[in-house]
Amino acid sequence: MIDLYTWTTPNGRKISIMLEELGIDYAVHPVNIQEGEQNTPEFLSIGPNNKIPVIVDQDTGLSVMETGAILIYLAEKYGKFLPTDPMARAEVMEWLMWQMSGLGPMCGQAHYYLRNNPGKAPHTEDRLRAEVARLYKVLDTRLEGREFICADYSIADMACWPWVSRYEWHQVNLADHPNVRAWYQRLLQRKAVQKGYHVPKNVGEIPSG
Ligand SMILES: N[C@@H](CCC(=O)N[C@@H](CS)C(=O)NCC(=O)O)C(=O)O
Repeated sequence: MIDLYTWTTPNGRKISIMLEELGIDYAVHPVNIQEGEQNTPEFLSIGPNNKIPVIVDQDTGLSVMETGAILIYLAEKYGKFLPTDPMARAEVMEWLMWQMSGLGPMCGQAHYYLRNNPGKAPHTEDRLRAEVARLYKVLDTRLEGREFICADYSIADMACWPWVSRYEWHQVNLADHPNVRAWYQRLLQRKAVQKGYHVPKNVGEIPSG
């Protein structure tokens, strides 16, 4: 059994989508980051970086923070969504790391400036808008003629999709990125993606793309 400590954010949803895709039993523990619950001593004992999500594997007692590490841990434990062939695996890792170091942080910063603090730092807003547009172009080019980011559906897709679901927050029009839009809508059809999106609670309709 896996314990998932999470909230209704893109990083949290990466892991609830993965757990739903694995079809395993897991227990959800909401950590309301708007109320500062990520700063309690109880949470810090498993997530010392003050950020959700974190998992605890009851089978081993191991706690894991950082979504890239969590996705790899679960993929390896259950033998799914991360190929073992070195070349195919390198490709999934490449796009997972691209999400962890690029798409996630840049979109997160874009939300902070463009959506939550508009007009306070125009130069930063311009920089983030341009960088997010560049990253979407990279993803759009990658998805040309592909169903998924890599050969098969993988943890790279699960890492990117919840961030793209916030396209309105980072002021991206998916019509400008037709391959990303088609991929986004394709994954949106998956029951596990829909269920995982609504963990730890239903926040209403999922953006349709
Ligand atoms: N690199 C981390 C980022 C996690 C992260 O930024 N979590 C956000 C929610 S999406 C959070 O917990 N924020 C609370 C805070 O910053 O106080 C990961 O991939 O797990």
